[in-house]
Amino acid sequence: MSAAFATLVNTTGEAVTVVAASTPVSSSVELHEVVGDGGTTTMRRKQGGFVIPAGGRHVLQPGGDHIMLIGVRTAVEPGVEVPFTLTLKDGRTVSFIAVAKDFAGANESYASHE
Ligand SMILES: [Cu+2]
Repeated sequence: MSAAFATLVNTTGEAVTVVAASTPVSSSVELHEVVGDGGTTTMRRKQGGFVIPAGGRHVLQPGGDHIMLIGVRTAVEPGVEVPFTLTLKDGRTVSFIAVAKDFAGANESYASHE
């Protein structure tokens, strides 16, 4: 399992919603959020997707919203460029390239999924 982080920037005058993501390196990709407080956090599917306000941005980062890769098919070595495609609510797609990094992880648990 792995996760992807990015800053989503919306340069349009209307809110944009990301409803799905995909990458060739993983059989299953989900949009996740991290919930909870104190010492216990858990992650779950983000209902409604990631909303990027008009002219604004939405940050995907450890401990917050992220793109979850479940069922990574091959070892992804640091430095490898991994293509992602985001599907928007209106059906359009947006692609970007992420560079793989070693990541020890924050405090959230990546172990359990519904
Ligand atoms: Cu997750």
